[in-house]
Amino acid sequence: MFRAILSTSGLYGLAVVRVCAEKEGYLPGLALQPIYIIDDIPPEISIERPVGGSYVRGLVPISVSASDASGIEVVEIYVNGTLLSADEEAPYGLEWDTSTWPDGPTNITALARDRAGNEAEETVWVIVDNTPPVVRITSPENGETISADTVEVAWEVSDEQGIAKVELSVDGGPWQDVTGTTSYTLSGLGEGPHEVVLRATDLAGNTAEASVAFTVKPAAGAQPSWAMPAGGAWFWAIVAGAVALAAIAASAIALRRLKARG
Ligand SMILES: [Ca+2]
Ligand SMILES: [Ca+2]
Repeated sequence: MFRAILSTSGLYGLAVVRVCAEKEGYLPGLALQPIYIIDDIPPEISIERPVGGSYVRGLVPISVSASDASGIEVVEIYVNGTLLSADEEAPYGLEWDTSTWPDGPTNITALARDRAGNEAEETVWVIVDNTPPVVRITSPENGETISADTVEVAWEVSDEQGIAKVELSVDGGPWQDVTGTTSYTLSGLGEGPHEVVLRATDLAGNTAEASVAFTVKPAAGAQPSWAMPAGGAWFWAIVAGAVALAAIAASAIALRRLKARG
């Protein structure tokens, strides 16, 4: 009968030592035979991705690292308490489709169990957001005609989980960062139609756009009548001049005929 009390936690190997009695023709010897392993140390576990506190949307890889001296039996991954995967071999993880989960704070728990039944777990919180921001341009009105050389564009942008960026583009030009403001004054717009597009991006990367089209037309009397900046106007001025010259020539011919008859 053999008894031993192990007072220190750790990984132990237990072996039976069989002593062969000295007999005639036999040498004394030892035979080692491991029987079982005592393991009361839980596994090491860490959620590598996603990072706690991050904003996630769409498909999100969850990856877990786990190790144990006596071996990992299983790694289970839960989202808000619902089991999503159970891997017996590395890599431990899955592609998590967040679009089927409600927006908002969500916990991911990974649990590892070693071959002796010891368990360890880790939890991270992330914010699920699959809903784009709400973007509305409040001024100018779509289709409006504006008789000023400066135009103020104003907007409202909101998102349940938070806005990361707001950008504005004029007539297809580059995006300008207007984050943190609710209006922008455009100046130097030429006469004619224009379009402004506003784009908002939330903290998870969802985007939404709103646009407004308007026309800049200087007020009557703002420019002298002879000033014709539009290229087409010069054509009609030349036509009008030619018509006037033709009329004068026709009058001269008619006058000469009258004189000839007289
Ligand atoms: Ca262990
Ligand atoms: Ca959102």
